[in-house]
Amino acid sequence: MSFKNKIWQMPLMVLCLTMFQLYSDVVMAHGERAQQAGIRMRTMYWWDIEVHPRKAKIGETVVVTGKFMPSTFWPEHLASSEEASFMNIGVPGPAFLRMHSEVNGTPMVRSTRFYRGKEYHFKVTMQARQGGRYHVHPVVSVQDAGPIIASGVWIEVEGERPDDFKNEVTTLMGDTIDLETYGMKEIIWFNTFWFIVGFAWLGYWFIRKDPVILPRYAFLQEHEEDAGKLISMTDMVVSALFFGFTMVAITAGYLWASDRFPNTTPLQTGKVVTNEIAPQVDVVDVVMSNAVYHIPGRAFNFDLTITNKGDSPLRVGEFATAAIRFVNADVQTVTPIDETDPVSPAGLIVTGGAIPPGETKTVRVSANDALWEKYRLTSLIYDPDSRFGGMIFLFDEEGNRYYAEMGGVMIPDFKNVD
Ligand SMILES: [Cu+2]
Repeated sequence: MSFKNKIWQMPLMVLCLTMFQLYSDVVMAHGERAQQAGIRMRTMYWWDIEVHPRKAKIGETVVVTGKFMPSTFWPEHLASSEEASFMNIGVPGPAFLRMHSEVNGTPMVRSTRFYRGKEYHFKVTMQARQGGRYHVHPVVSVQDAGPIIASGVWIEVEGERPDDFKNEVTTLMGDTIDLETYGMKEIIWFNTFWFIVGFAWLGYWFIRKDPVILPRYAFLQEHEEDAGKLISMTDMVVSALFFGFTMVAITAGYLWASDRFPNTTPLQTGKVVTNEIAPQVDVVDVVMSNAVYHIPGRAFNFDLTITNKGDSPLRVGEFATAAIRFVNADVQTVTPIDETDPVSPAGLIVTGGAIPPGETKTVRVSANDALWEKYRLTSLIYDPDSRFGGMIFLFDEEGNRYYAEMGGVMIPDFKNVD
C-alpha cells in the first residue's frame, strides 16, 4: 500500500492525534509514575511537603519544606542513599534559582549520606526566575540509583523575565558577579572557535574527490593490507598541521585563562555530614501482616499489630507509600494541595478502633483508591520481588502524631474483594 498522494490521510491523522490528546491524562513528564512501583514504595518516605507561596512573581522567594526518611526496606539491587545523596528540587528547565538548601539545618551545597530509618527535615529556598506553571518536586538524587522524587506541587510564576534580571554573588576575591551573564562572552567565543576548528577538520576529509565513509570502509573490508593507500602525503601534512594548531590553541587558552583568573579553586566534591535530629518519642511498635492487594476492587488490605507504649489511645490516621497518602477521614481531615496532589482524603478504612495505652491490638486496614492504578503501583504484583514499604501515621487523643515504618510481602488477589 502506497502512502503517496493520498491527501485525505492528512485530516485522518489530525483527527487521530486530536483523539489521543482528548483521551490522554495530564502530562506529568517527571517519571513520577514511570519508576518501578517497588522502588517508589521502598526508597524514600516523604511527608509534610509544603510550598510557600504557590503563586509568585519573578524575583520572589519560594520555600519548599518537608520531611523524608530512607526506607529500611531499601531494595537490595539499588544503590544506597547511604553512599552519596544530594538534596535537590526537580523542575523542568532553569525556572528557579536555588538560593539555599538545608537538611536538618546542615547546608546542602554538597552531597551527603542519608541513613535508613533516620528522619530528615529539608528546606529549600528558591527565587522565581522564569514565568510559567511548574510541577515542583523535592528530589533526593542517589548516586548510581537516580532521582527519588516526592509528590509534586504546582507553582505558578507570573510575568516575563526582565532583560536586566540579575543573579548576583560575591566571590572570595570580593568581586560581585552576575551569574546570569558571567563568562558568557568567553563561552560563546570558545565554543565558536572549536566548532570552526572541528568543522574545518571534517570539511577537509569531505571536500576531497574520492568518496568518504562507506566506500572507504568497504575498501578496508576487502583490502585491509592496503589501508595505507587511503591516506595520501597531503593528508599527512594537513593532519600534522591540525595537530600542531590544536596544541598551540590549547596552550594559548590555558595561558590566557590562568592570566585572567589567577586564583581558582576546584569544584568541591567532598561530602558533608548531615546533623541528626532527635528521634520521635518511642511510643509505638507496628508489625504488618497478611497484606493482600485485591485487583478488581483496587483495595490494599493488611493487618497491623500495634503496641501502644504511650499513655493515650492511638488511632491509625494515615498510610503513605510512594509519596501517595491514604487518609483515615475519621481521624484527620486532609485537603489536597492542588488537583494533582496524590492524596486520598477518605481512602483509608481502619477496623478495630483505637489501641488503648499499654495494649497490643491488631487492626485491619484497607487502603482503597484509584490512586493505586493511577500511580501504577499495582505493577508491583508483576515484580520478581513483590515487597513494599510504607509509613503509618498514628494519632493520640491530644492530636500528637507518631510514625511507624511497615512493610513486607504483598500477595495479589486476582479474583474477589472481601
Ligand atoms: Cu511532576
